Amino acid sequence: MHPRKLVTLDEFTIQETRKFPQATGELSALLRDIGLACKMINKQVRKAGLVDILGKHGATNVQGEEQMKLDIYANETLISVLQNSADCAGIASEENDEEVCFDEYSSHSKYVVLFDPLDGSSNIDVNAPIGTIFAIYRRTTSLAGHCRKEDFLQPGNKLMASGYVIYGSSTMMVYATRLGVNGFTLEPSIGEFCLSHPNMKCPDSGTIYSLNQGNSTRYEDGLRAYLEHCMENNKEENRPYSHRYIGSMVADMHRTLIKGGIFIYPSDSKSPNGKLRLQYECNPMAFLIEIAGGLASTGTGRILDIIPTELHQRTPIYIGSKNMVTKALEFINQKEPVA
Ligand code: AHM
Ligand code: MG
Repeated sequence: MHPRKLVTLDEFTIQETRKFPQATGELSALLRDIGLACKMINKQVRKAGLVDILGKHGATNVQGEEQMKLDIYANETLISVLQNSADCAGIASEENDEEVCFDEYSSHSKYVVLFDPLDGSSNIDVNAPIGTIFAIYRRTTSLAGHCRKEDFLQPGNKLMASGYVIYGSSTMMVYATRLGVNGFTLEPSIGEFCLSHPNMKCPDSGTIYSLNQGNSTRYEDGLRAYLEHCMENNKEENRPYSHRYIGSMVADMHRTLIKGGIFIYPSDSKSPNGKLRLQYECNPMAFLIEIAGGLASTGTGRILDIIPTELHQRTPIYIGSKNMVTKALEFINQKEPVA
């Protein structure tokens, strides 16, 4: 075979499937479908600044097409691509109140997909990175019928795959299976995601902490003490750490995965369960970061072990480099000051 450097997402997922003789290739196909939907979303995201020229939400453009808000477009695109896929029995989205179980020929397939179609969408106006987050579970209900709510209420430790697409200075898909975490950069000239970050690992330690520090008067004492620790001078331990917070979980997590660090969206006196959604944001990121060697906790337990009771439930999250998350948990779970 003629040697070449580029390995596309499709080629990579097929190679991975070949490692398991019993694999049917359905998960690979599903990842490729998600990649396709995200390429369509990417195309619209790249035009975001032109919305005043091309028409606003609800307006009709010169081709007679109705313009949609990007998050609505992203949601509808993912749903329609997955509905036309032979490998997805149904979806749940942060944008929909209830799960959607497909009626058509894919209704008997064994996977369901949960997603946040466009996370961090408040960043669109300022041209900062945004992303799509996804989670893939194998159904627990009989394949003879349609999928049901319980297929979507599985703990993160049952995930088959999860990942995100970041629409940043370049567009990348990063996904995890139990085999590892791999990153693919969209090569615009051929319109394909190509393997650019094989076997990604989250460094055990880092020098960046990331949370909305503007809310700190509402945080518990232990977390405030941890923030003091991050800001303290300690040359041997590379402190003070740098504070970075984009306010787009995908972007903050992408940096955390590559450079190490800790990302926190905690509970506070106003929001006892934090802000971020377990099924669409926290579980997929927790699965990916754990496969990459990091940790993800609610503050009191592993994110991936939470048994969900409702589709849109929220959870506090401490996630990232394992040494930093462990240290943060020592602070928040101890009444006495930590050395
Ligand atoms: P969204 O799903 O409505 O976009 O909200 C989720 C976003 C995350 O991307 C980000 O980490 C967080 O909200 C930022 O929230 P805050 O502005 O409260 O710091
Ligand atoms: Mg979101």
